[in-house]
Amino acid sequence: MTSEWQHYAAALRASRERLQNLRVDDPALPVCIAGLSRIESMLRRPLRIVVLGEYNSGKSSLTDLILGKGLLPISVVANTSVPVLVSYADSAALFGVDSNGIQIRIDGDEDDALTDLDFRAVEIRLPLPWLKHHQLLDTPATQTPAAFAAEADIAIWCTVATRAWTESDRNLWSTVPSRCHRHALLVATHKDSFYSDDDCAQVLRRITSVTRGLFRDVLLVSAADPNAETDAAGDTGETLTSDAATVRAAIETSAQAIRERRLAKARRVTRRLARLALHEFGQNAVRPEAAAALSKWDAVSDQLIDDHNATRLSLDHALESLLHAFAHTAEVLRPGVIRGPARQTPSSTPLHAPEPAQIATQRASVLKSDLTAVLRILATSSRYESPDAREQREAARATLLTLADLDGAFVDLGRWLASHKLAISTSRAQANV
Ligand SMILES: Nc1nc2c(ncn2[C@@H]2O[C@H](COP(=O)(O)OP(=O)(O)O)[C@@H](O)[C@H]2O)c(=O)[nH]1
Ligand SMILES: [Mg+2]
Repeated sequence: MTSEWQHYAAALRASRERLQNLRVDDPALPVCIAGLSRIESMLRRPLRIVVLGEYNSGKSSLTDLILGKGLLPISVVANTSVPVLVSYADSAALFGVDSNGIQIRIDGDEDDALTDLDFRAVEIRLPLPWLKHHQLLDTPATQTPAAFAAEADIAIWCTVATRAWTESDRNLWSTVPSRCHRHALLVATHKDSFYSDDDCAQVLRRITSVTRGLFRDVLLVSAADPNAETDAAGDTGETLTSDAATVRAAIETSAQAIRERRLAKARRVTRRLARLALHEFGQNAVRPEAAAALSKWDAVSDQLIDDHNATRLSLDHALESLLHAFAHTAEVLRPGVIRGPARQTPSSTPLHAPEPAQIATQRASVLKSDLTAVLRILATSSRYESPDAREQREAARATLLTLADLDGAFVDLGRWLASHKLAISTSRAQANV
């Protein structure tokens, strides 16, 4: 199943590749392409899950449980005093990271044994599908968990259920900034120490109540149950117990919230990036006779914004004047673009006009930037370009326009203008601008 963020990331890639393949020599494009690529990798970056807790609280066992029992090379992770990062690769590999941050492969016959060298961290790569979108960091017991939590998308605190949430658990977790709490999980291990489901339920209730507000969810699991029947590993080598499925599901709930936030951010940044690119795009290709109209618009709109900022002009008035000036300029640059052909203005069409306040929530200067981008589009379709160059330029512009998501804004704008019966006559516009 492909989720929304994956669709969006794919769309961003397609737009970026389209822009890269166009033969348009404009400095605005490389900047936009680089930005799109950054946004895409932000979206695709695997979520980092950091497993924290005191010595022997079950961190390494839980890491192994989440991955699928037995996949973690226990000889490597048992009692390591360094963090172990588990991430995806097409084939399994093991690296030590030295004090200079250099990765040294340590799983070949010829390679140095782990203990021979002083490593700062260990990295394990495994070909597990789950790891394509997640990374796990198993940490050594530390007095400064906040340093690891800072790198976490989702922090998991491990505690032994039979003596869960000790004072030292509480003290250590209190050093972790509260912004990490929102997606964090508390996992109590050693569920197999309890005899009945009732005991388990009671313990879980107690831990949940004493840690209220500190974690998104609290789970009770057997991270390493010596008495459990060991299921035969499947072809993938992945054996998920029901406890593992529970932990993965809890991770997924946090992950979804994080993905949604990332997606909203990606959309916001993309829109801004594309709008900026539209501004810069075709700076050199403005038709000579349009340049005067554009600079007039710049002066008038700057003045309106200054007046508004100096509180000489209410936001409503500033926006209304801005829209008037925009409409006039647009009509000069391409007659009919705002008014439309006469037959397209039927008074019978029911217009769902947004309240002006809705537009007013956008700050005047943001609106000005967007409007300027559109005016520049109207001003740059040069008649002197070769048909091929024009086609390429139009394709680039169309891609940027889609990314900038201006369409919605202009549908609203059109309705707003119509609802205010702003009669704009071409002759008046030309007289004024
Ligand atoms: N019975 C049982 N033993 C566990 C459980 N979780 C961890 N252990 C054992 O507790 C010891 C410490 O676990 P480990 O994962 O190495 O803790 P860490 O120091 O936090 O990484 C090991 O001997 C594990 O086998 C559990 O849920 N049930
Ligand atoms: Mg450990």
